[in-house]
Amino acid sequence: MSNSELILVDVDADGIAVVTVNRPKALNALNADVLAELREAVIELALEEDVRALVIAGAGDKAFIAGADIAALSNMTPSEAREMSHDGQDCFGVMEACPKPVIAAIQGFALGGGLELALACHLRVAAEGSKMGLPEVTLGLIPGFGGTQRLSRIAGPGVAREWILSGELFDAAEAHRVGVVNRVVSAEELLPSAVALAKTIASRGPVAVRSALEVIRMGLEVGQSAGESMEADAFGLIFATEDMREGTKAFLDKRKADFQGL
Ligand code: CO8
Repeated sequence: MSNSELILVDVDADGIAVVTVNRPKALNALNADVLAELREAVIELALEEDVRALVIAGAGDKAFIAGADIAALSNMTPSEAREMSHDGQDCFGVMEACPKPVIAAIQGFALGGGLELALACHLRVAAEGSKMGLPEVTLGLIPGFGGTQRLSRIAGPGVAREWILSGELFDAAEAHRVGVVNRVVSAEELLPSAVALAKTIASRGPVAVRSALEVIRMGLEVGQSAGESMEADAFGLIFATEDMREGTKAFLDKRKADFQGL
């Protein structure tokens, strides 16, 4: 497993990979190198057989990620900005399409591109007191890493318009209230909680988890009937797995299922 300076990867004995964006002096701001290395790391971890889930964190206690690198943005031409927007969208698309659960562990600031990255994760756990928002309009910009699309889908267009148009920052409690984050915990409990959630999901049938992730993601791109049709196909396919036989048999035998991911 490659381990760069900008992206640190630590896989524990249970196969939970903690992926840390490591630019604490710039509050982990995203530049082209960070995006490229993050994309690479997620692809490698998705292929790594022993890895069951990913937790994405920011280095230091001040910020998860304070956004795209404003210094880099300030001098871009329109075509460079468009290209970087595509690079970020591509990186976050890889995260969202990861067949293993990806959980953001948010502490401190998760702003602009940093929140957009968290929105591309499957689940978000935030520390009390963390601050989130899409302040791009305060810089004369709009979100460019998928935030205009994902925030609407996750929290609804009303919340997306409020957050994107006002550029205001919101605390973890408000983010939880409107559905932007799934769980809020104390700062000390942040990483343990995110890892525990990853372990809970990792203990479930791996093929079923992968299938559910895919059907939910694809379903968001099509209408209800097409989504339900995909669901029925995936549901039928699951009956070809050993895990499905094991899971149902274990229930009937009143024992814990021993899933093999097959
Ligand atoms: N980019 C680059 N450097 C940053 C960023 C950033 N987004 N955020 C913080 N830093 C740097 C600061 O410049 C500072 O560096 P130095 O010590 O060298 O001066 C260091 O990190 C510490 O930051 P502060 O001194 O500002 O710390 P404060 O505690 O005073 O403030 C804040 C913390 C409130 C988080 C403040 O740093 C801030 O407002 N940061 C910018 C937040 C922001 O506007 N983010 C959105 C950026 S735009 C974006 O994300 C667009 C995404 C889509 C891009 C599409 C592709 C083109």
